[in-house]
Amino acid sequence: MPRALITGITGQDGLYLSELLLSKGYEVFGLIRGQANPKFDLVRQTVPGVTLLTGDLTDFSSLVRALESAKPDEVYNLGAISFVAYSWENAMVTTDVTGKGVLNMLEAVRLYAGGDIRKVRFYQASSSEMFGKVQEVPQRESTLLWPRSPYGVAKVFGHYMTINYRESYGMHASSGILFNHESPRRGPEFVTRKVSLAVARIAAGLQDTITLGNLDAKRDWGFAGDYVEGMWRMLQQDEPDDYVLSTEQTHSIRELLDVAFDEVGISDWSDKVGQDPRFMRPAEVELLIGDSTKAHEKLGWTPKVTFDELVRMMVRSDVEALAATTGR
Ligand code: G4F
Repeated sequence: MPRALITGITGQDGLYLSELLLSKGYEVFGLIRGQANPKFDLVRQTVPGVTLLTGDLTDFSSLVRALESAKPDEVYNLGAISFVAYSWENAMVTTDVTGKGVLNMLEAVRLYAGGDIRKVRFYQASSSEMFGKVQEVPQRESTLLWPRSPYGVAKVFGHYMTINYRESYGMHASSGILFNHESPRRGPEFVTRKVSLAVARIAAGLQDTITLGNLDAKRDWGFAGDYVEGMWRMLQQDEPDDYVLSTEQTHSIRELLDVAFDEVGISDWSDKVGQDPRFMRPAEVELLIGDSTKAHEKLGWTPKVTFDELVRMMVRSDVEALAATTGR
């Protein structure tokens, strides 16, 4: 039975990846942070087959202990402070967790593997935020990185450190450059879920409007459940490498609003959406669209859920959850 250790187990990707690996017969361990973390129960209920280990990406010794307990064949490093807007206000802790945390995990894996460096395969969750002020359209593995936020800079550090461990020590370390991926499990601070939750409440008559930031930014949005399949495929390759996972389509926040409101029968949302500078970023990533040719050709990976299906799935899920709790 193969064994996997996942950091960032409480996030949407950690949960979908756990389900995928459990369905493939893996023994799955998840690293969870902090004392009495309120997300313990969420993970236990959603993926009861996962064994939880406590640890923190900023605490090297806790990572070594987790590796010694889990004895993994594969490590998926999904843990990060992942909310871009937060990273300007908390640049140092973002750097410690999202950047240096990757180095801690790589080094812990290197020491744990000892003389058998290929004993453990390593996946790093890199991000399309690394492309930032994009230098090429669409963005691919070879596109020059130009991050626009402390989060993006920290992800670039983790990305290059992963490549460096591969090249320096021969580690089976792969980096997945994932474009935005969403689901009904997405945190409410991200724009897709913020919209789906608000649209459900507006349709139920529980609120009148939603306040957002920049409506013109464009993102390449896919379904998180499709993307975890790509992560797993990367670690099944004989040789480690870097791969872009994306849908190769881009849509603005306005288009997101079009589909989300349409799902509840509202065709004109102009009086329901406000804008506030509070939600604007000091430096915006204006356009992301990925080229996943390499992942199609080498991994045989293609996303299944379209943008339209994704947004409708998220709105429907929030409408149903609201109806179950409020009866509206
Ligand atoms: O949903 P977002 O906060 O996601 P963002 O910044 O693109 O980052 C996400 O995807 C990355 C992959 O490229 C991940 F690495 C990262 O961890 C995270 O998962 O914002 C999307 C866009 C931005 O352009 C933002 O300015 O939506 C715009 N936006 C407009 N109004 C808003 C809002 N974003 C948020 N969160 N809230 C708003 O009110």
